[in-house]
Amino acid sequence: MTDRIADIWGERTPHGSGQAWPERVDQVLAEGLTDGDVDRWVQSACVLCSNGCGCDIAVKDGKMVGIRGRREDRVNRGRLGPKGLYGSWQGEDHRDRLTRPLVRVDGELVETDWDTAMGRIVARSRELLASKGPLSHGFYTSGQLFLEEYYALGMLGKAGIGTPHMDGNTRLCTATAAAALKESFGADGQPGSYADVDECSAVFLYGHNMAETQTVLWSRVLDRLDGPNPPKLVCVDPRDTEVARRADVHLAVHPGTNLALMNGLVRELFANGWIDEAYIAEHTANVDRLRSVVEPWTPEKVAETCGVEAADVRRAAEIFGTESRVLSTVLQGFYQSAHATASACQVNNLHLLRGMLGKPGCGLLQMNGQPTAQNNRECGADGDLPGFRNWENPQHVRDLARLWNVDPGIIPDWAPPTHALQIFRYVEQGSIGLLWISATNPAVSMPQLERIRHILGRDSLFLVVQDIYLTETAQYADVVLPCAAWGEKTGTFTNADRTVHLSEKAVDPPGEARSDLDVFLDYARRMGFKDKDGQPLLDWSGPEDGFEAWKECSRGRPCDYTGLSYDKLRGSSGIQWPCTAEQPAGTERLYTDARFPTAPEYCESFGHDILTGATTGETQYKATVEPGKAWLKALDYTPPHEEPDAEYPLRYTTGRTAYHFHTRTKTGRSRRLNGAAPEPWMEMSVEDAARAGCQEGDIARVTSRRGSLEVPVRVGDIRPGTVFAPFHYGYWDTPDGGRHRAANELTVTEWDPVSKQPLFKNAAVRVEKLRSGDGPSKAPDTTASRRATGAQR
Ligand SMILES: Nc1nc2c(c(=O)[nH]1)N[C@H]1C(S)=C(S)[C@@H](COP(=O)(O)OP(=O)(O)OC[C@H]3O[C@@H](n4cnc5c(=O)[nH]c(N)nc54)[C@H](O)[C@@H]3O)O[C@H]1N2
Ligand SMILES: Nc1nc2c(c(=O)[nH]1)N[C@H]1C(S)=C(S)[C@@H](COP(=O)(O)OP(=O)(O)OC[C@H]3O[C@@H](n4cnc5c(=O)[nH]c(N)nc54)[C@H](O)[C@@H]3O)O[C@H]1N2
Ligand code: SF4
Ligand SMILES: [Mo]
Repeated sequence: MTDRIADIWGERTPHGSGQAWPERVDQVLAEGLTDGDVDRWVQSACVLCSNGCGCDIAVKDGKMVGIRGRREDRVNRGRLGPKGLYGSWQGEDHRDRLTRPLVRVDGELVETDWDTAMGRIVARSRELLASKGPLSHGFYTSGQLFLEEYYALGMLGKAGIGTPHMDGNTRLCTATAAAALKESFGADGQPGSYADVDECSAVFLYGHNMAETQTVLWSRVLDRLDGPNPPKLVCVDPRDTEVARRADVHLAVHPGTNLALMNGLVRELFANGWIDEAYIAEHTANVDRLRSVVEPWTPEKVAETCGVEAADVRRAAEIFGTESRVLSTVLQGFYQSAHATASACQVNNLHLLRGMLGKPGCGLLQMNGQPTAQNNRECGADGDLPGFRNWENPQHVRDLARLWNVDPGIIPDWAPPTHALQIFRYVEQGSIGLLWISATNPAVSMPQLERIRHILGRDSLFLVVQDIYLTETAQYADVVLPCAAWGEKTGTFTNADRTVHLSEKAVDPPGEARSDLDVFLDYARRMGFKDKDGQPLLDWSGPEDGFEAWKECSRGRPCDYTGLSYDKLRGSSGIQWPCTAEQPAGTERLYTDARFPTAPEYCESFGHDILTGATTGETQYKATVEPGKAWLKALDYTPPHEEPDAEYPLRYTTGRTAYHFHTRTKTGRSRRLNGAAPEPWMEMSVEDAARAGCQEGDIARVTSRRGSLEVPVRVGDIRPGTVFAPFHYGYWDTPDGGRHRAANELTVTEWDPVSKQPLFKNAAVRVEKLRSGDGPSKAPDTTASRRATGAQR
């Protein structure tokens, strides 16, 4: 019997360097059922993180009754983690699904039919287009829909309405991954492969708590660590995560100081000659500038700025500099922290300086978080142009217009695509009158929630929310559209190592719920969006048509899907793009030939000044680029804007626990997952807790310049001076509305200048004890949040 609550990573199946990762199949079925009771198994992949584990859904009497990992899948070889096993398929716990559209009548949301709901949206849309034009429309979507759905949304926004105001919550998630890849290599796309875990001699995790956020990938790392010739492990994280506990070197930096550390690591490579001069000369540009920017960052200076030991900086650099095959993974501790793009680019630089790209074990994963974030970036519902096209390149815009058979003039390329926080700002100012939110819950996940609530509640806003539950955000809607969830619709998606999976419909959606694709196609039809010949802009009859259309859009671009089809994906073990007629089995690693997509006519971006975020522009780019070479981007470190002071003496950072996914709409409804982490908490070190007079389980108030929350204290192994809160808990189960308790009450409205990703991981706070608790907090003891050794109670 699989139990991934107590035993998150499961039994070890150790493997040595270069050996294939052994299989281990994880499965759960609804209580009382056995394999013989299952009518059929339907192929899919898990949508509860970017790992994208292949799975089969068990179906009995038209209901999902369980799940099992796919033994043959290249990603997980049969394994599933806690969320995949208990949070994905909808059991008895998910009874409150939205089943009918809702519209607001006299202030209340009341049930209605689809015609009425869509009719209201279309009427408002038409009225706004006639009176104010396309800039009156904003779309805020997700990293959790399917590829076909993003492509439909991207097309209707860009070629139907013609608004630049479209983004995804991918902006909060992996905008920096995309930005760093574009800045260094010219286009998005992860160079590495998960197989690099099996081949590497060292692993570096930068701000990535993989043990809790890609639990199955961490099992793969654990199997190497416990096998023959294990890789060295380096962890950059202010908390004592499971990753940190297994690390050879743990750099517990102060939140917000990543760039200082990275500049120091790069400097050590230069200083010790741990660089590949030939590779640098042939395949990179800008090395002299990089060398001079990092020059002041001696290990001693890094130690002082980051609050770590100089000797540890040296040891980490030596591992990177001398091991033969290093795998790096980067995630939110970098992307949502200060100098996000610049810090992530320094990881790219480490790999470039050693020529460690495109070779087995030398993986670079600017990780994704959400299961389908990659597809949104590819399909352009997120502020990119579809197919990794460059919005500053008129030829790319004309290509799209030709593909869609529309006038290029309608595609909004006259301004940078509007990023998510700017879209909300336009709503606040009143210039956006219709905001359409799909598959994201900004009333919990955006920074500075007091402000977000105010924006969502504006009278002048017509708000459409498309979800599977009546979320905190949906409570503000004028129209709520009930959607089909995973397992109730068919589509494809792509994980963090470019592996494409097909997820087939296993059961019917509840009530009148429809797939997001059907909703977007219906809106396009009702709006009468047409191409140049008067034919419908989107005439797809279903997801497979969408996939075929997308293949054409991707042709010749870095994310080329033309060698894939639904039939080929059926029964497959997952296939990595680019997949073409020449590369029919897909592509394990990018840049094996060290040729980068930086040529001006091909690149996805002309790049930015990474200090200010100003775009480089076509003219300057053409004048300086050396086509085919990667850029070594460099930026000096300056302290983050909101640093601790006398009034707010602690650094506040936020993140995740293994048992919940985001705002908990799925995991909070799973009895087992919710039982493992039922309530919010806040982690403090033994020293800081003592200073605040707090013991384990006491109720404290955490206050920033933007708000406060009252939560139980977990005295844990976090670096002194820093407090951490999980961001999962909204106010869904406290309908009195009076006691907001989300981590984002405290976070700041500020973003990285290049990627525009918000800084969820840097703020200054103070903590006061309110009252004694009646026992320990309910924070998990199986993860980074476990009680400190030696903590009271
Ligand atoms: N269980 C679970 N898994 C998930 C998700 C989930 O909600 N729950 N969500 C998925 C998604 S969308 C994403 S984006 C990923 C995110 O996956 P991760 O990035 O691994 O998760 P986080 O907990 O947000 O942040 C990682 C670590 O950053 C550290 N950190 C905070 N501030 C700093 C800093 O300034 N510098 C450094 N170096 N580290 C810092 C935190 O202590 C934390 O341990 O997880 C995915 N997987
Ligand atoms: N403080 C702080 N804030 C953060 C972060 C952090 O680390 N700290 N991390 C940020 C990151 S990385 C992310 S990714 C965001 C996540 O933030 P959100 O996107 O707001 O989180 P979710 O709870 O995943 O919201 C997804 C919504 O889509 C719905 N849904 C699920 N499947 C479907 C579907 O098929 N169709 C439709 N229509 N709806 C569906 C769910 O019910 C849910 O309401 O949060 C960000 N906010
Ligand atoms: S690691 Fe991610 S994709 Fe795999 S089972 Fe867990 S949540 Fe799902
Ligand atoms: Mo994310």
